[in-house]
Amino acid sequence: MARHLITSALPYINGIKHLGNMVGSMLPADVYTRFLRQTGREALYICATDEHGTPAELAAKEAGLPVAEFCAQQHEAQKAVYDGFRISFDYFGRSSSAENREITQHFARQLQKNGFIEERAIRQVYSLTDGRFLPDRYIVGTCPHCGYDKARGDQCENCTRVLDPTDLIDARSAISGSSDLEVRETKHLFLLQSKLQGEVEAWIDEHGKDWPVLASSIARKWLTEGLNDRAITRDLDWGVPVPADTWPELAAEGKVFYVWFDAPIEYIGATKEWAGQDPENRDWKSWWYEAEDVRYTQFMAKDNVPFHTVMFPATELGTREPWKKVDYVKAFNWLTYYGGKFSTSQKRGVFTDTALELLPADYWRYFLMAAAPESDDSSFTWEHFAATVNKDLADTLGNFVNRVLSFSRKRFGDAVPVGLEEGEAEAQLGQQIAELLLEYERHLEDLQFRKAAQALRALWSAGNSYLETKAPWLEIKTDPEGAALTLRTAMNLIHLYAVVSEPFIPATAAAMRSAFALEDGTAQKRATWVTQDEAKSLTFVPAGTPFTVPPVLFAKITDEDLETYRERFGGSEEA
Ligand code: B3M
Ligand code: ZN
Repeated sequence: MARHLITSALPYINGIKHLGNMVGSMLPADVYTRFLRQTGREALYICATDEHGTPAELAAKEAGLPVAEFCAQQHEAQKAVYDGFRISFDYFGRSSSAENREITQHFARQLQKNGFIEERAIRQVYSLTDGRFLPDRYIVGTCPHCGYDKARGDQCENCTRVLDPTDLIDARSAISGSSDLEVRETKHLFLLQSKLQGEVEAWIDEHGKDWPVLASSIARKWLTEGLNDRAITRDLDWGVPVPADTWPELAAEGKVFYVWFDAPIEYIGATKEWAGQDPENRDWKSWWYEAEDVRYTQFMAKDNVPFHTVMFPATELGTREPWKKVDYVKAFNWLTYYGGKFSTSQKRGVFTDTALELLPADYWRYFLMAAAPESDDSSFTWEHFAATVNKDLADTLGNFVNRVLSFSRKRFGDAVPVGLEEGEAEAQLGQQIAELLLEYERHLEDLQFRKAAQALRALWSAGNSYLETKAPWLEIKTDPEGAALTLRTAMNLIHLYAVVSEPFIPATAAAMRSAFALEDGTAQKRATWVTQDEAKSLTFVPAGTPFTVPPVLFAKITDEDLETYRERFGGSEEA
């Protein structure tokens, strides 16, 4: 059986991310990984902060801190938020680690040895006002392809085309806004991607067949335009240094690798960081090198796709070493805020740390996955968020759980009641639950998160329908043994929900699981998945099992709450 390697795009270090960032990377990766683990598959989920490059340097400067200190602080701050969201990384590393430095330098030496790196003197934009060379992304101007007027020198985020700063029309410094720019000569290393074009194409032909269209179409578009040789070094203080054993002159000048060169390599670096925590029992290399038994799935938003489907595979191929390449690229569109952009500067939208101050992680996790921008962009609105929370989480799931457990305790005490044997209604319910479960599993297996959330909601709804039909609050008057059967069956559903809802709402799932004092202590352990037989019979919580009634699982979002949120976060159509 394959081992699963999962990575989500490395969040950049320069600040806490907004919800739009979470929905296209870490959250779906976490849902998928939890599902794999629960269904007994070996899975390793690796992520890290992406710490190099100019934005980190500039943010540190703004914060008045040395860049290393700034990154250490920000790494901890981001990690705390992801812990709050219950993202269950096996390891959350740092691209500034010694491990990444070593592997990045190794990659560069290999590429050099194989003739895929060349030193070239280039003319680079120097800003007289800022007193420095300007990295590509700190030059802005109008995109020559689509006319977007805030295109960056490395990529137009509107049409996703990769650019060279000199392509820009009306170029200016993004730092000072100055157009007092001049071109100076400096030496840099170039990755000869043009030499690898054919190989990358062949690799995508073979491996990109089952990728979602969003990922494969972006990759194809990039290849059709032709792979250009790209500078992979920069004049910066902060980054992986060019190794002096191979390039003494450039090393002496203090050149470092371009952030997009070392960032994907950090997937490997972070795996080595992980292994270093427990060297007796962990082996990083078997996940990455000659790792034929590993199935590797990457999660990212669409703007990251070219780097992962073309540039990083080209880098890996060029080493002429058997590094693991991605098997499946799960790419996402944008989550917008009322149809517009989430914007830090304009204080529009919700940041992940603030989200957790407002409501527990499970509210966000469920909503974001149910509204995931999979086939198209999707829009966050407070109205949609409140409606989803209130209907699906509070009414359909939360109310079911509390109603069943409170009512049973009132009538039958603190243990699962005995009552009648299962009858026709229970057999039908079991059949329905088993089918819905199969559908839910299939969507998770296919990484279709919206559909999976729908199927999960259908599972919750099936319990409600059963309860409404049997109406134990009426049954109790004429047929208490029948009412006991209904409640016992409903409690089995609660336990089933606790297990299978875990990928989406892990904290609530744990609260639900610990309602039942099952003898084998499954409440404490990570729950193993429900089998088809268990789903059909709905008898895995035996009569007599003691239970407690958990506090209300989900509070409703009131109209007043909504008003407050809209005011605070600027929620309305973009002006
Ligand atoms: N840090 C995403 C970004 O900053 C970037 C992803 C790296 S994944 C190797 O836009
Ligand atoms: Zn463009």
